[in-house]
Parts: sequence; C-alpha cells; structure tokens
Amino acid sequence: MSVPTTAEDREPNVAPEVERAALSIVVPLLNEVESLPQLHTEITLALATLDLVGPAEIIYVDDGSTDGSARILQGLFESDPRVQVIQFRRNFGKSAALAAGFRATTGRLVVTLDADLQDVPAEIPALLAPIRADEADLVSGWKADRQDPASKTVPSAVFNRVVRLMTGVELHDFNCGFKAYRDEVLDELTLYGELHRYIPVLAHVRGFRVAEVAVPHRPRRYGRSKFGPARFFRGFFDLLTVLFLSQYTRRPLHLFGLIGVITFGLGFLIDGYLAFVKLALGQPIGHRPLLTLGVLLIIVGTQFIVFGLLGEMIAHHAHISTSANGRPTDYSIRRVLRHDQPADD
Ligand SMILES: Nc1nc2c(ncn2[C@@H]2O[C@H](COP(=O)(O)OP(=O)(O)O)[C@@H](O)[C@H]2O)c(=O)[nH]1
Ligand SMILES: [Mg+2]
Repeated sequence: MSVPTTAEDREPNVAPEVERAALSIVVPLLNEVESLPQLHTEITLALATLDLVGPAEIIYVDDGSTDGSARILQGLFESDPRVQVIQFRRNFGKSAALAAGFRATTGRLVVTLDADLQDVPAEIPALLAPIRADEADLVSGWKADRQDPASKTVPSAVFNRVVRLMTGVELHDFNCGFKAYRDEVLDELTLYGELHRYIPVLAHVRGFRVAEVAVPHRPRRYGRSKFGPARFFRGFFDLLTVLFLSQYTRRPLHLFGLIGVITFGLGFLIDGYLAFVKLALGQPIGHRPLLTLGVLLIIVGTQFIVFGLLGEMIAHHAHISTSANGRPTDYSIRRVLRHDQPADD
C-alpha cells in the first residue's frame, strides 16, 4: 500500500459521534529527538492561552527518524491524550508528512510548525488571529529576523523574490513551516513531491485569502538542518510545475499551441522566403544554413502543437474522471446560499 501523499481524500465530514477538534497542530519532523520534549511543553503552554471552544489535537508525523524521536513520541503519546503519532516506514519528505498529517486532522483550524524549536509555539494565537477575524483562510509565518546562517538566508531571499515575481503572491517568506489554515483549504490542497514550499501559491490560485504575520525565529539549538542547497534547484523545478499547473492544466494547448504556432510561423516565413529566392530569382538554396533552420522550426512547431493537443486529451480525460466522483477540481466554492437547505455553519 502506498503512503497517502495527497490531502485530497481527507474526510471533510467526520462521523457525528466523533468530536471534532477545535484546533489541530501538525508537526512534521525528521530526527529532532532533543527538541521534542521542550517543543511539546511549549505547544501545551501555547494551547492553554487560547480560548478554544473544543479540544485540541497535536499530530506528530515522524518521517522515518532514526535518532530515537520515535521513542520520545511514544512517551508523549502515552502521557497526553491529545497526542497522535503517525510514523512513516522511511523518509518520504516534508510534503508527504504534511499531507498525512492534514489527512488525520479533524480541527476546523490547523496549525503547522517545525519541530526544531526555531518556530515559537507561543505565537500560535497571533498566527490564528487573521483567520479568527475572518480576514484570511491561510496565514503564513514570516521569519522577519531569520536566525540561520547566510548560506541559507541569501538564497532564500532570492527564492522568495523570484516566487513573488512569478506568482504575484505577495509574501516575504513562502517556505516558512509555521502556518495556520482554515480546514477547507486543506480539503483542496494536493501535496506531493516537494510542493509544500508553494502551499500559499496553491491556495491563492484556488481563491483562498492568504495573509502573512511576522513571527520570531530562534537559532537551531539541537540537531542539524536537513535541507541543503539542493533545495533551491528542486524548488525551481517545482516552481515551473506550480506555474504550469496553476495556469495551464486545464488548457495546455494555450501554452504549447502558442509556442508551436510561433515556431511554425517563423519556419514557414523563412522557407517561404527561400522558395521565393529559388523560384523567382533562380538562385540555388540547397547550401544555405537558413534552409535547415526553416525546416527545423516547422518540425518543432508542429510537435509543440501536437503536445498541446495531447495535453488537451489528458486534461479532458482527467476532467471527466474527477467530475464523475463528484469532486470538482476546476473551481473552489467559498459558500453556497440556498433557500431549501440550511447554510453550512
Ligand atoms: N517530515 C519531514 N520533516 C522534515 C524533513 N526534513 C526536515 N524536516 C523538518 O522540517 C523542519 C525544518 O527543517 P530544518 O532542517 O530545520 O530546515 P531549515 O529550518 O530550513 O534549516 C524541522 O522540523 C525538520 O524536522 C523531512 O524529510 N521530512
Ligand atoms: Mg529549522
């Protein structure tokens, strides 16, 4: 059986006899054995300051830790009824861990935070404030004064700027692990690979209101950072994925067709010109490099158009299969007002 890597089939409606949590905390972690006890204490203290209307749940997702984190989590589970632990068989990555955690949540509000004590749990109320005031559906933390080495902060600044430019989502810090969500955002989020970096973008594309709150950040005290420079390469490819998925999944021909028509058109013009040279002016053209270029452009252009048509076929098929099981993916509904049905809370 495969590990759930999407939040798609998360059960939005829990059976009535199961009491829904008012708040779910999700903590994805990898080898954070020294930090966990203090983290849990701090989360507990933060929860005590919130006037929640129901119980809270704290879901730790152990993504294949090998340092004894599992033992600590076992202890937390036994001593605190609010704790739930999901242990992966091996390391599947942060997106997978978040997806599994999200799927397990029952809360109307969900908060995620890093396990390394760099995020400050006491800020949870501040992060939830815009959602509680109905000003946002997703609130992302902004490590305004980030306590990490320059080898991290500098590439991260570039990364955030590029993402801001390309997506139009005005956040300073896309990849902050400290975020708060309204549960309906999670129902529509499909997380896999390393897409967790783009959660605010994915939510924005579906029309959710994304806000940002500056949060303090502490230097790492225990253990070591798990994300090296390779993250930025992967992050770049993921950005292409997100841009493509958000703009063109439903209309791939618009992208590929445009490229194809331009390329084909250029080739056609070039070869038309050569035909004129040959037929009207009677000059030989067989030796001209331009001929090769023209032919190449026509072939490549045709291929792009065919890619686009193939993409349309896939999109069409995907559309049929998603609408058949009643889960529309093309749009996102905030609320329905109907006279024959009570409004959903
Ligand atoms: N589930 C999961 N969590 C991870 C993984 N790598 C790191 N983390 C967690 O993600 C958080 C941030 O990781 P960290 O290494 O501190 O990254 P940094 O803060 O950007 O240096 C910490 O809570 C880590 O335990 C992973 O592969 N899977
Ligand atoms: Mg960290």
